[in-house]
Amino acid sequence: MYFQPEIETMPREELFQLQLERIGETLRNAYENVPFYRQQFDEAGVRPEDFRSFEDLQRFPFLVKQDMRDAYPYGLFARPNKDVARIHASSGTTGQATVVGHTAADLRNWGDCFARGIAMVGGSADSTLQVSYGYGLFTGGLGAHAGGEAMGCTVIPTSSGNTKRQVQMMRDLGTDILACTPSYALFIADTAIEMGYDPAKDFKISAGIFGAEPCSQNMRDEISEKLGIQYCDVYGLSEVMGPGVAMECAERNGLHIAEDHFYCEILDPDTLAPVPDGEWGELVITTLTRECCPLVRYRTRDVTRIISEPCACGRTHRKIDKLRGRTDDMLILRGVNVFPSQIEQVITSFEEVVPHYQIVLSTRGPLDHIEVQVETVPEFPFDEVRKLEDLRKRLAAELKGNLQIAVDVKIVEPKTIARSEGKAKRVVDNREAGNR
Ligand code: DLL
Repeated sequence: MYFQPEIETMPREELFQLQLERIGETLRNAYENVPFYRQQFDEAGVRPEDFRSFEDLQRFPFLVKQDMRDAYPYGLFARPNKDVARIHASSGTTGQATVVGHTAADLRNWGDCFARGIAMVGGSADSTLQVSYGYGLFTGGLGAHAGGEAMGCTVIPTSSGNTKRQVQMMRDLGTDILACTPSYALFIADTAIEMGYDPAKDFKISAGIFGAEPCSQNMRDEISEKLGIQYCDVYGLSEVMGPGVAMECAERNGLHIAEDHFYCEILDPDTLAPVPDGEWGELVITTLTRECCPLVRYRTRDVTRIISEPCACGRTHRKIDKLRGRTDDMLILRGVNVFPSQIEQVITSFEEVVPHYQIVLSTRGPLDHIEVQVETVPEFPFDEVRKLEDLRKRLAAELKGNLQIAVDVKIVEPKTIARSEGKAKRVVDNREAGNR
C-alpha cells in the first residue's frame, strides 16, 4: 500500500527530471536568500545557472555541521520570521546547537514523508499510532506525529518515559503501530513482559517504526519477536528534516529515500569522490523542496550505500542500506577502526546476555583500553563463577576475532546498565584527550 502512489511509483526518468528541476530551485533559493551560500558559491566560482546535470552538482561546495553551528541561530534561514512555522534544534551536547526552521509547506512535506512509512507497514487512517519518541526540539516526536496526522491515524502522543503507562496505553487503546528508538522499543517490550503480558499475543500492535540510532540485526530480530511486529527502519536527521528522509518497506532490504524531496550522493569520505552504486561511503544530501533551510550537499557523516536494484514493492525511489555507522562515531582503537555496531552484532549473538551494553574506553599507559560491559539474562546463574568465567572468555574471544583487537569483557548483573528512553548511550570515552 502506498501513501502517495503517483509519487512513490513515479517512472525513474520522470523522477530524474523532477530532481533536476528541484536541485536548480534549491540552488537558486540558497544563493538568492542566504548570504552564506552566496559567499560560498562565489568563492567556488559557481552560480545556480551553472547547474544543468547531476554531475554539475559536484562543482558546488559541501555544507558541514560546523557551518550550521557557525550560522547559529538564523544564518542559514532563507525565509523571514513571518514565514517560519516551527524551529527544531539538535541537542548541542557536543558543541553549539544547530537550529533548523521549517515553513508550513516544509512541515507538510515532512508529514507526507513519514506517512509513506506508515503505509509501508500496512497502516491507514484506521490505524492507531503511538508516538514514544521524545517531543520537543528533537525531531522524533513531532515528526512521527505529523506523519500520523497526514495519514489520518489516531495519534497517541505519549512521548518517551513513564514506561509502564506506555505499556498500559498500548494495550488498553489498541495501539497498532509504535514509533520510538529501537533501544526504547526493547525496553517497552521487556517492561510489558515484566508486567505479565505477552505483547506478541496479547496486544493488537502489528508494526513498529524505529530509528534515530543504529540497531544490529540481532537486536532488531529480538524486538520484532517480542512485540510480534513488522519492523520498519526510519532514517532522518534534524539538519535535513527529521525522521522520514528514508524508510524501509516490507521487503526489508533497504530504506527508500524520499527522492522527490532529497537528492543523495555517496562519497568516499577520504577523497570525497563519488563511489559507484553498491559501494559504502558517506551519505551527502541536497534537499529538493525545503523552503526555510535549503541544504546543498550536506555531509551527514553517516555511512551507507545505494541499493539501485528495482524493489519488489513497486516503489521506484532508490534505497539506502541500513546504516553501518557514522564516520565520526568510528572509534580508532589501537589503530584499528571499530564501529560500535560491530560490537553490538557480536554481543547480541549470545543468548546468555541481553542487548543492553556499554563500551567504556580508557587510557592505560600509552594504549587504549577497551572494556565492554554486558548484562546477563535474568535466568543466568550469576553466582556460578565457572559459568560466568566461561561466558566472559567466549565473549572476549568472539570480540577479538571480530574486531582484531583485545577487549576486556565485564559481565554485570541484570538491570545494571541504564536503560534509555531515547537514544542509547553506548560509548563512555574516558580516554586522555590526546588519545581520542
Ligand atoms: O535522530 C531524527 C530521527 C528521529 C530519525 C526519529 C529517526 C527517527 P538527529 O538527532 O539529528 O535526528 O540525529 C541524526 O541519528 O545522522 C544518524 O547518525 C542517526 N540515525 C538516525 N536514524 C537512524 C537509523 C534524528 N535509522 C543521526 N539508523 C543521523 C541508524 C540513525 N542511525
